[in-house]
Amino acid sequence: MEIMNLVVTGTLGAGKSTFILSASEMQVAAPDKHNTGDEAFFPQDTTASIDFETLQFDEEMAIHIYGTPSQVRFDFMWEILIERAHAYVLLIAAHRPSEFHYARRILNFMNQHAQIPMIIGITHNDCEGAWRPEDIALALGYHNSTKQPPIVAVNTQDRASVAMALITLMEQCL
Ligand SMILES: Nc1nc2c(ncn2[C@@H]2O[C@H](COP(=O)(O)OP(=O)(O)OP(=O)(O)O)[C@@H](O)[C@H]2O)c(=O)[nH]1
Ligand SMILES: [Mg+2]
Repeated sequence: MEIMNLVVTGTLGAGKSTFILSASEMQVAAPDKHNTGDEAFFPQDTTASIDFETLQFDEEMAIHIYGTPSQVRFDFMWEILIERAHAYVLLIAAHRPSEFHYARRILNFMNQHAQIPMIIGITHNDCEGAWRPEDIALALGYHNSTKQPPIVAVNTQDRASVAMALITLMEQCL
């Protein structure tokens, strides 16, 4: 069986858990289980407070989606997740510019640990005070649009929107 490991990371309250839940709801062949941990990643007695869902497409192909722990400090858990990841999504809440600095720190951390396909998903676009994606790109230090990863607006509460984001990520992997 081919397993693709995806990591969903991002700023506080950006919608990481909601994204992973929405993704799990769109699978074609339901494996009928909700996981909270993965023995392939963690010893069974470890209490790992991460989001985890499996998307089983058929007997040959599954996607495992992991959310990074909600803490500002980067620790071994982040390293384990990112070193095994095949691709990742960085979610940023558009209405919380005070968190953009943290998003930059995540980007730096990720770049140091893995050169893998990624996209940036801008959430909470419907909220008051939301920055436009192009302005967020500038705030993240992307001054040249040809050198930036795909930056897509995503409503994590909307399955179709999450599916579109995942397709964009898959395109980066090809
Ligand atoms: N309006 C709006 N609300 C959203 C959007 N995405 C997520 N939310 C809501 O934002 C809140 C936080 O979402 P979570 O999925 O818990 O975010 P998280 O990144 O897992 O949060 P932490 O784990 O605490 O960092 C929830 O109430 C979601 O329903 C969005 O695009 N627009
Ligand atoms: Mg969460």
